[in-house]
Amino acid sequence: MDGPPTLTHCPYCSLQCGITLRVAPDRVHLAPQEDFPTNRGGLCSKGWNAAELLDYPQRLTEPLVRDRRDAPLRPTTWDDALDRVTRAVRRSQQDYGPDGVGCFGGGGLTNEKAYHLGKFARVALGTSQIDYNGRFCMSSSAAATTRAFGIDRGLPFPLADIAAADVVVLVGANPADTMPPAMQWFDEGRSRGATHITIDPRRSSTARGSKLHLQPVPGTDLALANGLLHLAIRHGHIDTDYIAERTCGFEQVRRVVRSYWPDRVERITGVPAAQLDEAAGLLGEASTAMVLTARGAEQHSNGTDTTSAFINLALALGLPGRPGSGFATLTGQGNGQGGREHGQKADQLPGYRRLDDPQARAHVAAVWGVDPDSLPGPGTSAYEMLDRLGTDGGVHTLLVFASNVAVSAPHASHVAQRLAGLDCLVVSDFVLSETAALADVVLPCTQWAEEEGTMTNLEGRVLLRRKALDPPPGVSSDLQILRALAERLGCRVAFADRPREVFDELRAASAGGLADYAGITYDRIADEQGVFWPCPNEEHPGTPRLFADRFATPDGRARFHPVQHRDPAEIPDAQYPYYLSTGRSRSHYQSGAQTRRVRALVTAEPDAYAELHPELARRIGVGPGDFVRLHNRRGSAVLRARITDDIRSDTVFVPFHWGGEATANALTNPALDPVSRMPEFKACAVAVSAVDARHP
Ligand SMILES: Nc1nc2c(c(=O)[nH]1)N[C@H]1C(S)=C(S)[C@@H](COP(=O)(O)OP(=O)(O)OC[C@H]3O[C@@H](n4cnc5c(=O)[nH]c(N)nc54)[C@H](O)[C@@H]3O)O[C@H]1N2
Ligand SMILES: Nc1nc2c(c(=O)[nH]1)N[C@H]1C(S)=C(S)[C@@H](COP(=O)(O)OP(=O)(O)OC[C@H]3O[C@@H](n4cnc5c(=O)[nH]c(N)nc54)[C@H](O)[C@@H]3O)O[C@H]1N2
Ligand code: SF4
Ligand SMILES: [Mo]
Repeated sequence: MDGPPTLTHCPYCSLQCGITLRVAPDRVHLAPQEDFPTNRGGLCSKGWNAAELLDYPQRLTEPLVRDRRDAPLRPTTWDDALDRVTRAVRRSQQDYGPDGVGCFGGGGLTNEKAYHLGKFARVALGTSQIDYNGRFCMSSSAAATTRAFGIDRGLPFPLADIAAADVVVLVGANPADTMPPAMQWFDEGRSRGATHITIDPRRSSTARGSKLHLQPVPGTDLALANGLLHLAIRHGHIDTDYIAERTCGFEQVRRVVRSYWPDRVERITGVPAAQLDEAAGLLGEASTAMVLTARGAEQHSNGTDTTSAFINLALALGLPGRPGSGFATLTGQGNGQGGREHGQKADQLPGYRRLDDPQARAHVAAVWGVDPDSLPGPGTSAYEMLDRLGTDGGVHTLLVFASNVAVSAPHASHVAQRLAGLDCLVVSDFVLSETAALADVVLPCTQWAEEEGTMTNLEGRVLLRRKALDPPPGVSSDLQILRALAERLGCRVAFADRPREVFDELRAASAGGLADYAGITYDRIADEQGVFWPCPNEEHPGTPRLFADRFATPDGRARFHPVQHRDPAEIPDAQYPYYLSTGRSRSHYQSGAQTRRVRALVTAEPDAYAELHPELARRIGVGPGDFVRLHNRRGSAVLRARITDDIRSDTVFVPFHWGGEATANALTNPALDPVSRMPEFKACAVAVSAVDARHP
């Protein structure tokens, strides 16, 4: 007999579509919530099929260990598995000091888990070595918005506001594939007559629905933004009152963009000057406009500066803080927003506090009941931590929660080598991901529908993940795992494992911080369809819109930041003549650890592929569906050719959802942005050749 429906959210992306789950004896029935404000009854195919993994036959239900590096994984008891982790931690601490142990988290973790992972690292392990996959995701925008606005909230307004903008510019963002239900807000705008401009080296699904598509060379968006600002100034489209009253630093930016003439920008970006002019005109003359960026703008060694260039443009036009206008970044993972607020980032304490700020340390140490001086300082960023695993000064025992770095980190062969050099790799997951398959200890954890917790969506709206069914026997939640390990390690600080209790502690730890959750409760979230942070007390309504009167800087003004174009760290040459860019397809999610195990999604998109322009395909003698080999200085990958004139003829695009021979990250360049430490996933150089069909 059917049980009552549970209101919860899709486990995948940052849209966190509202769904209902009804548990029947034979299966779990999933349907969209018709009235949830982000998806209003919509779901993408990943969401529709999200319940399938709950009873996936190869679901992990017992801890796994291996007795030697070359021995296979075998099942064991929880006691044995946790004892092994404890012994490995102690040994690495003895041999290498506290920083010999590290944690790697994920933006899919609930706020409670992300908060506890940060506390576990600093208090139970005493290590500075903790970072997470969000470093690969939105860190460039986080850095740029923090330096401009004093705060990093992906959308500083509700998603629905997008419908009110007359012009929307999407920079390296493909929500038509990456957040399909969000398109209803874009469509609503378009049906009112709004104009959309997409900037993408591919004619993506989103570009296809836009009035104007600018198709730059990968990694040249900064020059494009400076060129648009140059034209806005030339044509008198800038908002001088707004600039005078609400910002500082414009003069330096004006000086820098003076040399970004349209023909120079055309030479750098490949975008015809006439198109640049058209885009600048549409944007400058609009009465309401939004500039939205995503990973295509950010995942570059100049991603922070590129985001700053688009913020400069938005500020000069007077957009941020005005109704129906603004600058925003589309966050990616389910809890990509909350996951970067509560302390799993190397330099951070809960509430978006800084680990190097004495007041922040004192506040959080008081909540945790420890001496502020006992807290370690800032650690190293995600790729830098992976790069040093098993080496002098690096981590020797690594605990991974909610990331499949063997597939999703750049320069995959190097990362695999480093993982193999660890004394002990511990992975908590519910499937045997490529990373879990390399581990010495695998801890089977609960899935989204089997647990409670909060998730903060792309709008900064804190949501409730509700429990719909019991986990299979033998499975623990990440919170239970952290508690058990802290106890075994003799940590005197308590680690609650009930999400509500952890959330109450998080509220206290975040109180007074930028991301203040003090006034948010599970009951309020349930009653109000989510609560927007900051929300400093229970009487406070929450903050759907930021920046109406002031920015979160000390003087309330936003900051311009002058930035100059520079090339990607690696550009095509005679040996590796094409750009490679990477990203997503509609049916798969991230490293594919989950979606490659869902039948309907595998049927929809069975194979890894590379998008090539017909000219390039002809040059190398490849037809549709043939296999191609991509190779460069770091590695190679074999993929099925998808021939399409939607892509620039100098660029190849590969989704990163597959492992093995088809790992896009075998090729990507781990050049890091100097500010955000984000790797350059979206531009490197490759050679492309046909694979002999008889000897693939
Ligand atoms: N189906 C699906 N949806 C997802 C995810 C998924 O894995 N699958 N992941 C979620 C997560 S974590 C994230 S971060 C978001 C990401 O969401 P998006 O940022 O929308 O996704 P991407 O495909 O990584 O990149 C967007 C676009 O950038 C373009 N691009 C590549 N290089 C450049 C460049 O140099 N300049 C410009 N302007 N554009 C460039 C690509 O062609 C691509 O169309 O999606 C979320 N939603
Ligand atoms: N080439 C290239 N590489 C990229 C990108 C790109 O555009 N191009 N994008 C980057 C971006 S934006 C991102 S966000 C990363 C994402 O890449 P990953 O960090 O690898 O993300 P997922 O594939 O979602 O891996 C999450 C893993 O954790 C497990 N999991 C899910 N929920 C939980 C939980 O609550 N607890 C635990 N313990 N495990 C859980 C899942 O089963 C899965 O194995 O990839 C980055 N890598
Ligand atoms: S758009 Fe994102 S949250 Fe919504 S159903 Fe798809 S994956 Fe889930
Ligand atoms: Mo992401």
